[in-house]
Amino acid sequence: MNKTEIINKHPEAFNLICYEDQHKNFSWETVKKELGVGGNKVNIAYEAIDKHATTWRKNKVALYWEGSDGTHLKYTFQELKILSDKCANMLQSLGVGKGDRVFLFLPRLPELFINMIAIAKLGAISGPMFSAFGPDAVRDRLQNSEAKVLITTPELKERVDAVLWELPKLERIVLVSVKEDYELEEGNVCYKTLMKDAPERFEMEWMDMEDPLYLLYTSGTTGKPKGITHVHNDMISYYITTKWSLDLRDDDIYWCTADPGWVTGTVYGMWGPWLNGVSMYIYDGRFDVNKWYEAIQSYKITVWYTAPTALRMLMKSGDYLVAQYDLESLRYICSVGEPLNPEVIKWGMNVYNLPIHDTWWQTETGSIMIANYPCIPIKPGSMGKPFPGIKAAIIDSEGNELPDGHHGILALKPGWPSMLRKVWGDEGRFNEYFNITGWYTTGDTAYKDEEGYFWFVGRADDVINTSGHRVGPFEVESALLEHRAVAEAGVIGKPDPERGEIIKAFIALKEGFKPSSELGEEIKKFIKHHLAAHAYPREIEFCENLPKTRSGKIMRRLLKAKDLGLPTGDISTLED
Ligand code: 6R9
Repeated sequence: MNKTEIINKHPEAFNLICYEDQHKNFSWETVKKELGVGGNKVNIAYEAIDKHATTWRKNKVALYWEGSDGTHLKYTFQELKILSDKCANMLQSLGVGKGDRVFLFLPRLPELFINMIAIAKLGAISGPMFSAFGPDAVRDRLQNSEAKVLITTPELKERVDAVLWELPKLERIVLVSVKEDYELEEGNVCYKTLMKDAPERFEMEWMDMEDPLYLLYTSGTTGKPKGITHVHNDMISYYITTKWSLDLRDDDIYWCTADPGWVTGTVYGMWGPWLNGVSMYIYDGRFDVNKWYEAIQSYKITVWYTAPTALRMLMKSGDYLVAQYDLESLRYICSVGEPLNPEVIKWGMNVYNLPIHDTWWQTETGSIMIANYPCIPIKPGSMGKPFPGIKAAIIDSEGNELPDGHHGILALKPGWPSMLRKVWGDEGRFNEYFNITGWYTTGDTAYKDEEGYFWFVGRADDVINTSGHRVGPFEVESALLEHRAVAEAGVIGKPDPERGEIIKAFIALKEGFKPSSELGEEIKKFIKHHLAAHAYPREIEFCENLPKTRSGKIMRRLLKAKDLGLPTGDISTLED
């Protein structure tokens, strides 16, 4: 049989044998047609949910949900359609309309997903946030976006009560709780009560492709987190990258372990699989080796998208554990967020009998840009090859493409459907991505080999990647300065075998404070509570003062070089 005959007989094999074909005949227009969004007006919620409720997928399970207390729930596409219609009516009755920002500070409850769909149906803009955030992180996001409504739980609300007075634009708080009979403060409403009375029929808002869909805040080297803005048009990229890079098919049970507070959880833990009509599983609990394997075993997970830190933790827990579970259902494993170590791939081959497919992308790119496809041989340690329609290159600071093997800036040719549309309220920071004429610059450095595979080298800036979380040193430094004992702080990422990097803080204390391990612990706790549980410095070093440039900038590069025992390089700007 030749290629065409095989594909005619086994359409699912297309993805396995056809990297070249995928590229040769690729156009975003064709993808648009395949998805069926020919006309002008669209809504991602229709394509991902309502559309399936009109087909044979109506009674197919869209979401299998498991809570940390052992509760199991499931929702069909039809049920999600009805619930999100009701929810949209409910939010509309609270005054939410097209373009309004509605932020979500929730665990991975089914209500998180239902609300996100409903917000899209209203033409409003959602802002999912990690439930590990502290009050400062929540305040910064709601302030910058001028959010009108916050959806949270009574428990999480308590954590942010202290900053609510700083949010004059916030009109309503919707509380999601199993209980109904708790006391509500002024401006707060109960999700459960309102949903009971909400009408079932909702006429969704038809949107322009370029209308905003969600905001995700992400870190840069300086300043507060940036509100990366994505639009409905993103769905073109979500649909096809999920299908081809994650190799999702109709009979899959798919598990993306990421939280929607991280772009991976929004794009591939919700929209991408549902645009493809695929059943997905969500576990709303903390990482736990046994629990994770149990989930794969009992839900017969076939495709699994996770992160290197989790894989390294599974690897550390010992192979004998893997042997206690039946993981035969697994067919395809992918990873994202940090460099995937070759030894993890080797280990995966051993224990799961499957390769782990690395994928590279960013909050800003909106979807997978470089991947180890089903149809290309994996080179352990490489991120893979660019997705069809994506032109990736290694360039110098003038925008010239560098020859194979040369380290340089990883850049992309702008214009793919899911590229960020703006940085909310900050045109200047949006333009920084396009400083080199003709390119979108990623902030990563990399090289390309002669076979077209891309290899990650590092970040070109000071952004820290700890367990796959992007943390800006400036955010942590700012939070540290709010502690009563801290005079100055410099924060770096320190290499760590398990977490990729850990956050290390160098701290100069105010007059009257003395370094001690108790004070160190107090400061760690302070950051955990104020900023986020994943963004606290695991290591603190007290020092007399910090190296600064003459213009007063803390020289993190120097702190890092000293910490790692590396040469300090050019220190001409160091203040003496
Ligand atoms: C999806 C996501 C983006 C940054 C990116 C890079 C790092 C992501 C990677 C990777 C090495 C991979 N990163 N995938 N590094 N290999 N496969 O992670 O988005 O949180 O915005 O982070 O993460 O440094 O620039 P985001």
